[in-house]
Amino acid sequence: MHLRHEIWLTLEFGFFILAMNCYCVVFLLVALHFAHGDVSYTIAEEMKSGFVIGNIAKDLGLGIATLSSRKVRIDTDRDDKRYCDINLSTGDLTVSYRIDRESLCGKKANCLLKEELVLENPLELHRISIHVQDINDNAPEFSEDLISIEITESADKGARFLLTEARDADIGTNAVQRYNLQNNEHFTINVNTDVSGRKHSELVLVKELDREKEKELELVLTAVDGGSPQRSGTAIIHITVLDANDNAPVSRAGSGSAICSKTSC
Ligand SMILES: *[C@@H]1O[C@H](CO)[C@@H](O)[C@H](O)[C@H]1NC(C)=O
Ligand SMILES: [Ca+2]
Ligand SMILES: [Ca+2]
Ligand SMILES: [Ca+2]
Ligand SMILES: [Ca+2]
Repeated sequence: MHLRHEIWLTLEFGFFILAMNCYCVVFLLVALHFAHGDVSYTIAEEMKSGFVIGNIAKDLGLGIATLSSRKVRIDTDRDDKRYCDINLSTGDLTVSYRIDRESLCGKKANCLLKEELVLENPLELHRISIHVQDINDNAPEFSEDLISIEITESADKGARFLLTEARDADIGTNAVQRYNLQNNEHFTINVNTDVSGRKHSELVLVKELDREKEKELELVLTAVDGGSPQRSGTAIIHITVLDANDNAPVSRAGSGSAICSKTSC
């Protein structure tokens, strides 16, 4: 009856009615999916298995009995790991697999884990968004324990030497915040932050080197993050002082060696 009525109307308003019907079907499907709301939680990464994220039954207004009778389950976007589970006797959403922010999101500032709660009879879906916060569980690390640099003794005060940066898998203040250099008379450290927020450190010569006094130097470089507790990593800077011809030969009487000034030899 309804269909016939529509066909009749289509003679005059065909395209209009068809369009309206399409909108209605789409609207109903959308309403079915999201009618009961989505939930969002924020937790720190690396919580123990069994940790209660929140009471999802309460947050969605579902009775405990409903959970079992409607075969509630958590579905995940990723088919490999189930990061959370629902306790049928309490309605608690709990951690069931290690949530490691670094492996999930790398250097992304926002780390979102998307899950879905599914109920049957009738089918009902709720989106669960879990915002994973970073904790300071990684120390800064240099790619090499020993940084070798050759510097000529004729290098001027103020000369700069770029150092390899330390990496820290955490983000924000939990990543590398500064570098410290072992106290010494020849060098200080200078740290520049580029537009992307990465910190580059360089050695700055503050007192000239003299190979005749010191052929090599070893200094401890420490990278420190801003987490709590704070973590750090170290590398040794090994500096080889290269010779410059800065000493006039001393002529000994009768040796026969040529006497010349160092710049003209
Ligand atoms: C569900 O929670 C109750 C109460 O906290 C607990 O005794 C029970 O072991 C939990 N069940 C599962 C499967 O974790
Ligand atoms: Ca981690
Ligand atoms: Ca971390
Ligand atoms: Ca860190
Ligand atoms: Ca020399």
